[in-house]
Amino acid sequence: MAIRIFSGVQPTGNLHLGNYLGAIRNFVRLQQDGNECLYCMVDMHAITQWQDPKELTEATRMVAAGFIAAGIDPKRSIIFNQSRVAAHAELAWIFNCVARLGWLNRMTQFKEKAGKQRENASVGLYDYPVLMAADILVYKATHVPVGEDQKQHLELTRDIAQKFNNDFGVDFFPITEPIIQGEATRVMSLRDGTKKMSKSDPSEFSRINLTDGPDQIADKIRRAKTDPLPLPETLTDLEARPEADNLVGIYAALSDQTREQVLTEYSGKLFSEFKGALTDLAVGRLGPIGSEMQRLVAEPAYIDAALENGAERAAAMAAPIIREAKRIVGFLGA
Ligand code: AQP
Repeated sequence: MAIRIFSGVQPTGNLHLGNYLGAIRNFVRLQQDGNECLYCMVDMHAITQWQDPKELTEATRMVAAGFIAAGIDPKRSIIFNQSRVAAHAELAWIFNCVARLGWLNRMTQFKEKAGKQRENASVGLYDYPVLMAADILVYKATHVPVGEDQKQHLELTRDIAQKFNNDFGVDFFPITEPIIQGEATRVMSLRDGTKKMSKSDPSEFSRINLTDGPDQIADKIRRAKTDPLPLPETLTDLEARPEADNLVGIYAALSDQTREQVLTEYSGKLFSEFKGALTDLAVGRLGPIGSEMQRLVAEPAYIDAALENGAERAAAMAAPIIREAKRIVGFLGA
């Protein structure tokens, strides 16, 4: 079976190291392996929480710049913003009528994001995973590279595909496989090793942004929370220390090693020394991406043209699939 890759990133703020190591870096690898890839700025997902319209437009260009700067070639892969391809919303409505309330009630991301304000959360935030299933299945994507936090949503995508196929007695939508790969599938906050590194964390020191310069990266790593002990020898000892585990995981991912290999080199050393090495590595790896992003956002016409072209190609790919889905449902005129 041919492999088709789809994944998305919300244009809700600055891309950070978690987005890069958990998702974008794998996007590039999958493209380099010769797969057919669609990578999307999911602006319709972004507005499930309030976004200033001007900032949303700018963040969409910034995420596109991040994709291209990281190595995604807009000619080889399709990059576009979600709202340009109406088939996502059309299929989401059909899936709203397939997905069950009980399934959505179990989604932990909604619980975390809505928090105590549940009654005040948008209906869109609750429905987020259904739109995500439509994003993927409107292209019949077979594989979805994501960070670990999206695992539950992908299980829901599989459930929706399966129920659609069963309800209508067809073998139409594929059962999509997640690709959760690497040593940093869940990068944690630099201030709290039990919290995910996230765009919405109020502390800038919790995350490394892809556009941070060398001084900012060095400052954030220097201030990253650690404990006074030297680096341990074994993975079991490391896992008991979340902040240490996080920094070793980041080092491993950035240097294409395993955590064990990093411990072989650094066990017994103090964090002051390890943080210096991590800073050099992070600056070396992220610096060129950040400066290329800055160069690209200064050229919005190039980004806008790439996204327009991507949206046209994506819409052409989605058109026969949404038409057939509507026909299966029984919509007249499909
Ligand atoms: N900390 C992380 N570690 C590994 N992967 C991560 N991803 C996000 N955070 C981490 C992965 O990045 C992709 C795009 O994420 P997104 O922007 O669509 O979703 P998000 O989870 O909402 O991102 P943030 O940064 O956490 O934003 P807020 O603060 O708004 O919640 C996904 O593949 C995701 O797994």
